[in-house]
Amino acid sequence: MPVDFSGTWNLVSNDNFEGYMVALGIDFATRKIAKMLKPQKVIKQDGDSFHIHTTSTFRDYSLQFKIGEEFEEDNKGLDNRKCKSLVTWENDKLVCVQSGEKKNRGWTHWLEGDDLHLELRCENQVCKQVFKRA
Ligand code: VLP
Repeated sequence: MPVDFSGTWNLVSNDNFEGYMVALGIDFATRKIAKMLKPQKVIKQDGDSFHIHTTSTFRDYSLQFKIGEEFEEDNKGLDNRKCKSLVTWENDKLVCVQSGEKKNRGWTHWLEGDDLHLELRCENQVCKQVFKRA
């Protein structure tokens, strides 16, 4: 049985989001707002098809993909840089590589107990987020 990330998840911790945003070139005013947010993720998983909605009082971001199928990602409302993204399984972890202008860009999702974990990477910065079921 594959892991099922489906559900509604609320952010409970957000380590080094600031460093990650600086690496992405997010301006000071936007970072000030963004770091106060407690985003919610709604994940719909159907086999190897995913829909991840990240919502907040400031901005929302929606992502749809299939495992192993590279797609163009626009990062609209985030840093707005286009990249080629590819999500694969590494054991029970969902690993995304975002190839483009920024080196070492990507993220990893996994479940630990009943928590959802997310590591966001850009250049030499790593942000670690933990979510609990709503
Ligand atoms: C931009 C960087 C904050 C900060 C300004 C806007 C959307 C994995 C993946 C699926 C993400 C979330 C990336 C957050 C980058 C913020 C607006 C915050 C709410 O999630 O779940 O896309 O990459």
